[in-house]
Amino acid sequence: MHTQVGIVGAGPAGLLLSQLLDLNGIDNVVLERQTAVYVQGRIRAGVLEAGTVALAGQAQCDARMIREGLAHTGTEFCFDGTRHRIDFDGLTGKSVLVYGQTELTKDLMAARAARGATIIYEAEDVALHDVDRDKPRLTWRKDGEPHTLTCDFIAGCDGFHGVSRQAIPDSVLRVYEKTFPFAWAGMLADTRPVSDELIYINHEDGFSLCSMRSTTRSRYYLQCPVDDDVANWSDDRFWTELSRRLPAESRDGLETGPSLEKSVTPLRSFVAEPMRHGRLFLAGDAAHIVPPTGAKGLNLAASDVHYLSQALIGYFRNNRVDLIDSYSATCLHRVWKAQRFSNWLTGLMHLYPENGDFGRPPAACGTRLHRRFPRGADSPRGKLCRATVSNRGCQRSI
Ligand code: RFL
Repeated sequence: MHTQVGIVGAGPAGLLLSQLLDLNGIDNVVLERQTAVYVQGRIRAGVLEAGTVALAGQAQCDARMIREGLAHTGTEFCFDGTRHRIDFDGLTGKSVLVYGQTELTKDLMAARAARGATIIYEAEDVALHDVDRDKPRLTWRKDGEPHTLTCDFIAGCDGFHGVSRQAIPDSVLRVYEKTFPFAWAGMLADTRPVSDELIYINHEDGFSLCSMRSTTRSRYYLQCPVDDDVANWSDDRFWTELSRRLPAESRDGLETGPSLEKSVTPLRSFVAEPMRHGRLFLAGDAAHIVPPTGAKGLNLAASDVHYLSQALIGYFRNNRVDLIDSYSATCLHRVWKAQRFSNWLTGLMHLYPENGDFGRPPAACGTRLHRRFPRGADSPRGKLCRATVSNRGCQRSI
């Protein structure tokens, strides 16, 4: 069996690439380790940037997101209990669309099915061969039977834990990684969101995020210890802790209810370079992970797919190799910008446990120290207390 592009992974990156290539007359086959139901059920991202929505339009699967997605023209950041709105639309002329990754995945699956796509679910032991030769191969087992597919190119869209990245030799691959000393406890619930827009909250006991998937479905996150267990988060504990971290005026509006899903996700930054080796391309989480604070992960995956689809269309239609050659550098330029932004926002909003009271938000820091060491008390911390109270930005400069 032969195909022009063999795609490993049927997450958003793999499905979107498959659809864009097919619409441009490029034959492709997708191999996915899980079942379609499992892939659809994963609760992950929910904020689509304008470029991602435009790409969904090119892929002819944006009708439902335009109808049902919530356009957000700004977002709120809360420090010391005070909310500050960032007006995306006013500042950049752009807005974002709140639309769950699960819904996007369903739309992509429906679009692929409508065009008679070949997507092989429950493909076991997928392996990549000869990626630096003219005819790379994919092998896998399905229902115990071995299969082989030769390809002109392979797209590794199989996420952080996939196999594609491993096909790049250690002598070529450079990996940059950072793990954060905290995780996010997440909860999805069919309750009215506490606010019309997302609220990012910097609180003395840790970050929290009020997000949503629709006007009736909320998605909330709480910063928690890196080794926390989801079993520690009963619904009651989650709602109580969330309510404590909310700005005072929002607490009364918090609608609670049974959770649909809960998870604990460690935060990580990761980049693998290069994103192309021979006839293998990496796209999406297979090549990079960002902490979710900046809502960039899915949008970066879509951006990779845009550049990769353009490179492959250029090659098959016009024998162009320039876009293939520049794919890795073009993607990485954007990836590193998103990494820096996501790291900066994560640092701004979270409490770093190893920083102790030095790292607490200014007001909280002042209040806490003041409580323990009244202002002017004869102790080094008393002096710190004075400094903290008189200079609300001082925890960075002390
Ligand atoms: P995916 O979605 O991980 O899909 C990869 C697919 O490859 C399959 N696969 C294999 N198939 C065949 N053979 C193998 N050996 C395979 N190994 C893996 C997997 O089963 C899967 O179907 O990667 P993709 O397509 O690159 O998409 C990236 C996005 O999913 C990801 O960036 C975001 O979800 C990240 N992310 C978030 N991003 C945001 O922009 N905003 C968010 O709020 C947000 N929340 C999240 C997230 C990621 C999370 N993860 C990874 C745990 C919340 C969570 C919990």
